[in-house]
Amino acid sequence: MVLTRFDIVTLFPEMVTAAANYGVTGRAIERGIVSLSVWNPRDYTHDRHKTVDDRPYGGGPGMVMKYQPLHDAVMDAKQAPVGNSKVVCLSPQGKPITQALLKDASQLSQLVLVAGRYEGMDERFVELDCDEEWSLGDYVISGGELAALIVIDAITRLLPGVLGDADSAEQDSYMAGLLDCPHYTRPEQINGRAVPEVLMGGNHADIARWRLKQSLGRTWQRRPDLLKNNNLDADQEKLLKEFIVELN
Ligand code: 9WO
Repeated sequence: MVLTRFDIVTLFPEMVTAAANYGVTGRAIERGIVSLSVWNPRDYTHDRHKTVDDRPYGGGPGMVMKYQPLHDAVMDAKQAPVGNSKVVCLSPQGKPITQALLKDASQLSQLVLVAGRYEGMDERFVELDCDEEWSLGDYVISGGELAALIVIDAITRLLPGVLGDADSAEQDSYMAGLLDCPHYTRPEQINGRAVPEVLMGGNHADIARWRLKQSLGRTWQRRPDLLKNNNLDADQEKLLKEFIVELN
């Protein structure tokens, strides 16, 4: 099975649909490779004021998202199940999102993403209604919508037929745990900075080796943590040594 259906539970549905309709995700939706449905907890309230939040037990600033509207929205999103589905809420308390986690998720048939606002959601919703909690990283943003959009974008790119073959192959090789190499386009000179000589010639083997060397070197300089769990082969070791020597 491969992911075909995203559902987002959010108080700002138009924020999510507007952003998702651009670029790679927009095209995938248009072509029917994936569908995106939004569910607003406010539509599941029963009081005159459409109350989705309430004061926190124990006091303190801000408001907490109530259980019932979130629960009812998720129930609706999960209706007519299409194979294996997962409910994931986005929060800084979650498991860090990695390419490997997203690749696993791309094998589901439905992913229900819950975006929080205010000070967060009633913890019993997280415990009872969510299968997992995912985090972008150790920083605070104002709500889960942008995180949900990142998850949708990153997973959609992994689905068959979304990117061209060339793009997918390139993505595979680079996501093998290295940073990308530098890119250049015209003009040839900017403020005395020339495009690297090797890129100006037509030797594709040399160009591929130069790019791999730059990827290795930049990963070593900027993200040495990535090289710790990436066993370089003899050729890659040699390229990285050359890169380091050439730094002087
Ligand atoms: C606030 C805070 C203050 C001190 C210490 C830890 C703290 N965590 C938070 C917090 O999680 N605030 C949330 C912000 C409340 C609900 C709305 N917010 C939010 C952030 N929704 N989703 C995210 C998020 C952040 C990173 N990755 C995924 C989702």
